Amino acid sequence: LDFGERKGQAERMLGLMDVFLKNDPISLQKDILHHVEYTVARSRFSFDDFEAYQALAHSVRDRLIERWHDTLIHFKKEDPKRVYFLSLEFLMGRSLSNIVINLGIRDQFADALSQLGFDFEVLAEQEGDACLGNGGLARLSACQMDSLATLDYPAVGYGLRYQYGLFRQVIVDGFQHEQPDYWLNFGNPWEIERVHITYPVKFYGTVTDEFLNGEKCKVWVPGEMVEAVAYDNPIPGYGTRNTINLRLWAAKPSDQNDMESFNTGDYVDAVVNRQRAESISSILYPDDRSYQGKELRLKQQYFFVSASVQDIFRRFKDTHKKFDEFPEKVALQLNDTHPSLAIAEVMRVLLDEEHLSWHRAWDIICKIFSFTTHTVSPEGLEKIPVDLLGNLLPRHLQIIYDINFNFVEELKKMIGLDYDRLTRMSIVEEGAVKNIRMANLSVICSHTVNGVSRLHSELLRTKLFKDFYDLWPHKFQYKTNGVTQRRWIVVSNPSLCALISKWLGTEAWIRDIDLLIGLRDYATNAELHQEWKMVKKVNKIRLAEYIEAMSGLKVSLDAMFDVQTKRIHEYKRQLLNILGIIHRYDCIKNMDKNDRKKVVPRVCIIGGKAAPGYEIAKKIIKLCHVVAERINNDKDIGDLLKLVFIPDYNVSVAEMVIPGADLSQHLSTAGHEASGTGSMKFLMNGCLLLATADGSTIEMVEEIGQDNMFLFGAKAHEVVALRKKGPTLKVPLQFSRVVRMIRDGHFGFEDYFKSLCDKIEGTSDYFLLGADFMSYLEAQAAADKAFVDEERWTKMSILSAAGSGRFSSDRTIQEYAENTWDIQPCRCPF
Ligand code: B1N
Repeated sequence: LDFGERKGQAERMLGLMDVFLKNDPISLQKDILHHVEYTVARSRFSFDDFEAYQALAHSVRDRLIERWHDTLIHFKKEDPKRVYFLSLEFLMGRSLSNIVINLGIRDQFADALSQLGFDFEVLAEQEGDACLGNGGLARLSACQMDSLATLDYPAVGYGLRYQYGLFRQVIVDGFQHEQPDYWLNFGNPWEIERVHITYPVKFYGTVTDEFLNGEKCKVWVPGEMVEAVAYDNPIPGYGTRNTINLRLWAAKPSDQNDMESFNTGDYVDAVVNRQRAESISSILYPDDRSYQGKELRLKQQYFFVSASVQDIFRRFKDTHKKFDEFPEKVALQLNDTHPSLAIAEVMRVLLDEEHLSWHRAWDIICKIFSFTTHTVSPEGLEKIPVDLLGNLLPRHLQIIYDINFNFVEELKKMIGLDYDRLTRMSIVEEGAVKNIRMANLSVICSHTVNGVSRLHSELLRTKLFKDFYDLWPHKFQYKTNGVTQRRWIVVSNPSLCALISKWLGTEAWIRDIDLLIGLRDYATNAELHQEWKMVKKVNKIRLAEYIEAMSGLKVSLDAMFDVQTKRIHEYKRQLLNILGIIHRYDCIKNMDKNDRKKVVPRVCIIGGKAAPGYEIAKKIIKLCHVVAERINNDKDIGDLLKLVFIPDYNVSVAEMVIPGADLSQHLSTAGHEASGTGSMKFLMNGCLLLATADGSTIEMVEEIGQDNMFLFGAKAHEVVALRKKGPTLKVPLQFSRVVRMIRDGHFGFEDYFKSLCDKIEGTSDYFLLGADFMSYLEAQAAADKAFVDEERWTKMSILSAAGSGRFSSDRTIQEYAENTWDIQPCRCPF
């Protein structure tokens, strides 16, 4: 290290401190007690589990910070090209277990704690979830950060530090209610507040033309200024010292703001006004697919983009003078269109603040941005009303218009005056409300456009972005999503983790997931079968206990645990699942005693949140509850069928539910799920999949074989034709019968469910529940048949886990690094 003039001082300081904190049991215990007394400020002779958790977390944090510092210094010294991962959502869940496992000090801490009379697992349960995201997209960002750190890539994540995470779902009489998640209430040991890393973010105002050194330039005089403060969240890699940074921005009032209102004398009003600035980072929007053109959402987007871009420029300018080197040092990844204002912002900084020519600035833009879309349908694409954007960010609107003008002029040269196509490809959408199409902006300005599965990418090329694909085929790639095995096996399923390591004879698969395939060699090994079943049983017991504690319902461990957990959406077809359950119930009711003996017992588990304004989704939740009420209390049925709704599904609930599942359902109408990542977590945990050929499941079939999955339903290319058939489409009697049961009030609330039934009958069955129903029932019957053959089921389960390697986010990130970002690992020496 080069300490320059402070060399003497630095040497003295190093002499005073241990180079690294020690991890022997005594040192750890001393550390924990120290934090109890001095950080948590409780007596070391009297503290409870939560206080012990806090002290433990701080001891872990100290060790995390050492590595984080070392990594940041190493990156600074090496100055590699970095990727900046911009995402409005990160769904981190709990951190403690993940961190100690990645740091390789879990067992040491567990030992130290047990000597103090505490159980590590119990303390880990004290931690609340960080739910700064809605669902798949947000959890994907979290998994990808874990992989970026593990694979030693020089990466920085940027996002928003919401004060309120995703709402808590509370069920009252079977209805969903939303409660605020004020998650920072008990403090957050995993973040480091950087009070000195702040940037001003400007809004509103006007743009004027001025002359600077004889050259005309634009000057934006803002109407409001807010301060962005950095909160750093170190993300440790596994099996490496590298610990990268996730920097989340919080809004604070700016001192430069409205000095005038203070001068006018109304001091109290002025302070209250100032405080409003904080609302920008206060709440996460809970609708994960509808765009309502809300000003606050746009403000959030620009706020985090502006702060991140300033931070990136500051870092670049620390060591570089020439902007032509920018693309050699910077890759900007847009996680969906949510951060796509970054394009206009970088352009603005280069033009108005660094005074580059348009030509030079544009050249840089075209080299640094890559865009990943997670959307399938045109309605899912984000649009911003021009009036809204022009008012909030007047200079950015001008820049977007200029980009569009240049693009359309170029396009005319290439394709001629094909007005339909020009209209479709323009960034500006004309109409009653004029809109900016953020997806078009992102595609035009990015060097690479990624889809999140092969099918998704095909749909992008042939439908959503066909016009662009025809123009620039080379821009289009795909990276099938993946999830991190560190979180989804090692943390959440320790017994399976130990079993896999034992049979593979190594723990190396935790970093090198391809090794998992080695389990195939033992797919029929009787001893492994025994141990495999044992692990599943342990996890089922844990899940059954949770269900009982939560709902009072006792479930049989011999039953097949059949799980569908994900956000509630019509296209994900939880309704198909419920209709299938009603059908099963109806069948059992109509059986004689002998036939009932042949029924495979099931515990059907459904969980997920509905967006607060999504009426139909909320009705699906209520339907699930009334059907459960009926079935679970029917003496004829007993253990043959149970239905449970798990409330408030989030990352930590998933960590318990997924390992305990025998079967998991992924029922999206083909062509509607861009990828799906829940299925990957189930697969890794040796859970069998019952699924449509949609998103990433298509690729799973290739990895584990059709025989090891229960596939059903129309294929993506058949869906359009089926819809066209509309009223002539014959729906099976079984389907009409179960819908009739709901309509006739078999489960009560028939008036409330009428609109739900109307949505799936006749021409309005957009998601094709009727068309897929028979095929769904057949797949369910096949699952039953396989389940009774224990040996066959266990073999399928082993082969599922063995074939899940492709769905690790390590693979996804490696592909991004090589084919999209062009970055190299930068490993911190030990
Ligand atoms: O992104 C996941 C995919 O696996 C899912 O298939 C996909 O549905 C999901 C607006 C979204 N797409 N779009 C969103 C989230 C938040 C928001 O405000 C849209 N999420 C997905 C990961 O690729």
